Amino acid sequence: MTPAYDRDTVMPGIVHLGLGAFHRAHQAVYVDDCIAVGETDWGIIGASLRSADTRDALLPQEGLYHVVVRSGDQVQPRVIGSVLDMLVAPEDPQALLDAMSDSRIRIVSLTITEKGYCHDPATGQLNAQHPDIIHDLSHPDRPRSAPGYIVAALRLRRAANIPAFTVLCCDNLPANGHTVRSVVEELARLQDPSLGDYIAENVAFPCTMVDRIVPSTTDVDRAEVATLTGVEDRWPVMTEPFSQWVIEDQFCNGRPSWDRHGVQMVKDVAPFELMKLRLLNGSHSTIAYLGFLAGHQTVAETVADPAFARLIEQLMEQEMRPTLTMPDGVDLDAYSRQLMQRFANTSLKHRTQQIAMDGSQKLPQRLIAPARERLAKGQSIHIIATAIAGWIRYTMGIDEAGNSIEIRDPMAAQFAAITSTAGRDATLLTDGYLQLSTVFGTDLPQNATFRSSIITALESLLTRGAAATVAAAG
Ligand code: CS2
Repeated sequence: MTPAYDRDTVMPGIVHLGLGAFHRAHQAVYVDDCIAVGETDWGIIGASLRSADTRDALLPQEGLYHVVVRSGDQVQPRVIGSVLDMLVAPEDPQALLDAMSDSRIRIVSLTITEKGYCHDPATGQLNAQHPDIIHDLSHPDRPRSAPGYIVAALRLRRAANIPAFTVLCCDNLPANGHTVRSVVEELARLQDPSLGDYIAENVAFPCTMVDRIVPSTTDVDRAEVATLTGVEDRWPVMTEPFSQWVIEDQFCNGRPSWDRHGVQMVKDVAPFELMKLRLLNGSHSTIAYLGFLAGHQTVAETVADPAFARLIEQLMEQEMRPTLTMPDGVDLDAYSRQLMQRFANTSLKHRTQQIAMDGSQKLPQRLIAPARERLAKGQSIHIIATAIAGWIRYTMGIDEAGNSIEIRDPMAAQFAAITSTAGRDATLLTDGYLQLSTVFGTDLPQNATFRSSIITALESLLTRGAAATVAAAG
């Protein structure tokens, strides 16, 4: 495996927290493009905050790996060389802090999934009761959480008089830069109010919208890459041709010339973020829960079912698009049509169960916020309510054939407790779930239309099943 440049000339400029498949098929590719044309001071040190898997797989191949773009019969492998080094935070927290406080590092970027921010998804505020935050407050120099690492590294940089880095959040959170700023500042203030002030004055947290569909790599993919390239790559990443990155151009310590490689630098990311969260991710979650319940393994398989395709088109057109106001030149109609094509990409095996995980962290921005806005205007939420009911039905942990479903969600124990008392009673279940204020806030449980829409949809899912409910809903 050889990238398009001499890696010996490349210096680190970015520490990335969360070295998963998404980062490797997205930001690392844009950085690779910059390095290839001579911007050699932006190499990436990738860190995993939990597992050693990625480091263990990629270290023997010096951090090199393939990104394989798949669509129809087309398969295009490319070697990426921008990840220079890999760290595993729990093994050696100091090594990560040393990297983050190195003056050559000017950006700390993150893809740690929604739950990594230790915040309350309904309010966006730091959850000071989160076990990792409790830990980080008592061990500020040996943190566990991503916000804890950022605060500790900024404290070290302030003490050593090294300019602050930009914190670049690349997760699907609403107003992601603002959310991370508030979480990081709040944690810093709990430790040392002056550090909070320093962060407020010196650190940039641009908002971003990131988009590329990257299913988890399987052993079948590994075998295919070996046949295709003649190289044993322990962890290639498979993705689609489409890639989009929109960033607010506010960096406190420089940035690569990403704008020369297709990244859109804008003043205000908010409309793009909402467009993507509601049209792409909102549809994805709808497909994940209802599709899985109807027996579909992948996104492409789900939208190949005409009733599902109709439901998703209607969700976008009737319930999501009217909530969006876009700058001139953005054609939501074309964007939605393109999304349907991306979902239909059969050469990507994007599993409904992969998207279904962590719904408690995803639903607030994908489905619940648009529902709240529509209800305030007296508009119908029929399809969104069906999707939310799909999430409740899925997280009950039993599929339509009576087999158990492994629920991967930080709130899984709470779902199990609700289901064990509510049984299969749609009203009791809805009322139980509506008490989850980090998901629904405190307003929606009081909203009679919201409550009754969920009860009706859930009743249908429980009695008729997902396929019939979707056929009737679209
Ligand atoms: C998906 C996203 O797993 C999920 O929740 O909706 O990972 C989605 O594929 C990406 O946001 C696409 O950019």
